[in-house]
Amino acid sequence: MTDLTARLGPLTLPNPVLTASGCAAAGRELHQFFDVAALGAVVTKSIMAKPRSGRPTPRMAETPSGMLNSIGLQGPGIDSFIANDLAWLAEHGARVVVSIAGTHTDEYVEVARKLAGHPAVAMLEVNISCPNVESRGQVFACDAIASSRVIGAVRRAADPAQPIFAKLSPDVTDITFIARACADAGVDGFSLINTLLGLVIDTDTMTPALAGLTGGLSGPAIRPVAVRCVWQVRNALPHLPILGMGGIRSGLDALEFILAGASAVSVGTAVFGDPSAPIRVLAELGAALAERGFETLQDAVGFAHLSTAERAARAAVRV
Ligand code: RRO
Repeated sequence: MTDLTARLGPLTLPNPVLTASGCAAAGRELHQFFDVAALGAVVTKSIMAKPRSGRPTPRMAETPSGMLNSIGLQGPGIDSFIANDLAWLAEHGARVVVSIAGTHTDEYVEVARKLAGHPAVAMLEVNISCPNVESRGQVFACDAIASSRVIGAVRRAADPAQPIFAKLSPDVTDITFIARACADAGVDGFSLINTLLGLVIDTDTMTPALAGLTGGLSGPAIRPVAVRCVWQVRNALPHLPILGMGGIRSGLDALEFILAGASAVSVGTAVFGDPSAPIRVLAELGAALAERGFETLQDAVGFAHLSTAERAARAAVRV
């Protein structure tokens, strides 16, 4: 049996499989299928200061090996989230990663401040990369200075006991440039990746399938892009931990992210077809690591970056 303890910088989790933000609300629906406390953590849908109804429908479209969403940050607002969703998760013993969002830096700060001191909050995922906003200027993660401003302000305002991870967009020329700006602003790690901006045209109506026109592409179609981003950020900033995500459906998919440098993974779009996917992926990942001779998950993190000599030195590992 491999020791599956996951280390995300200052945060230790009993295992490395989490939900992905936006795909499981605050975990209640998934709890019908498995105990949410059995996951490394539940990552909640991005929450803003005030309630928000999101974009008009239709908001989802199928694509080859994936889907497009255009939810537009629908949510109950931070006060209701704390009173209802966070309270429910705490009652059920789940560790919680709260994804926070804002239309400007002050809103991120307000949300982060309200979450300070809540014992169920294991970490904040600072979503600076939502593609479904009115203006691309609001996608902070497409601009290094804007990213740095938000991350620096959240780091100063948030509870020092709550690590903050920046969720980055793959829709940039060089993701390591944005990652470095976040690192300089005091981020504790990265969530990689958010969805890619896409567009589907319905050939019957001959108009865009989504009311919001563009949407975020997720699912297995984006997995190689996500693994590439994890690889690049791990290479650039090996001291900062990565939570990897993008099209994970199986333990071997998760293993790919771990070998590329992720310390833990989020399972997202897969839950729409198979609500038990996160817990199945956890079991499959454990078996895959044990089969390959890894005594600990830690030994596998970034393994694909090692030289042949370094791999051979890990005698316990069958290579
Ligand atoms: O709510 C959304 O439409 C949304 C968000 Br916040 C995000 O970060 N990524 C995405 O694909 N959709």
